[in-house]
Amino acid sequence: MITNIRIAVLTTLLMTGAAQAAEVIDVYRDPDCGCCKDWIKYLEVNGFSVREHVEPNMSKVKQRLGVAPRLASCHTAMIDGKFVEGHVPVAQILDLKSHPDLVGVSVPGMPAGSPGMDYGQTKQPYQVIGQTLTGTDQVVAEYSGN
Ligand SMILES: [Cu+2]
Repeated sequence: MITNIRIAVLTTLLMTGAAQAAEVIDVYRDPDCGCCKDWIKYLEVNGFSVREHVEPNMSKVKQRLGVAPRLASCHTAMIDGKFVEGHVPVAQILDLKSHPDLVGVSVPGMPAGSPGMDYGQTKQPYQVIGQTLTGTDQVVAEYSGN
């Protein structure tokens, strides 16, 4: 009897957790991009529901979605009308909700050690940069290297 109640409580907790974590995100990527697929896997492991779009011309996609060229990386994602450019960690994707002043967030380039770029031992320091409504940059997070 006690065991049954425990299982019921545990099941409810698990289902609640899954429902909260199921953020839907659209990811646009080039057909030949391997690290883009690794970033998608990272999102899925962290509970995101990914809608994948394979695009032959990513620079056109970035232009359409409003990514400033200086902030460009490989893939571009969209969540709640905001862009997520490159290998951005989950924390800053979720944190976009608390930044009404930002149109998107980016990890420019493809720094080694960022999510989906975690091959080998090398970790480069990198910044997560927000693009404001007025077009300026705002550093929202910094990660140190090794
Ligand atoms: Cu990449």
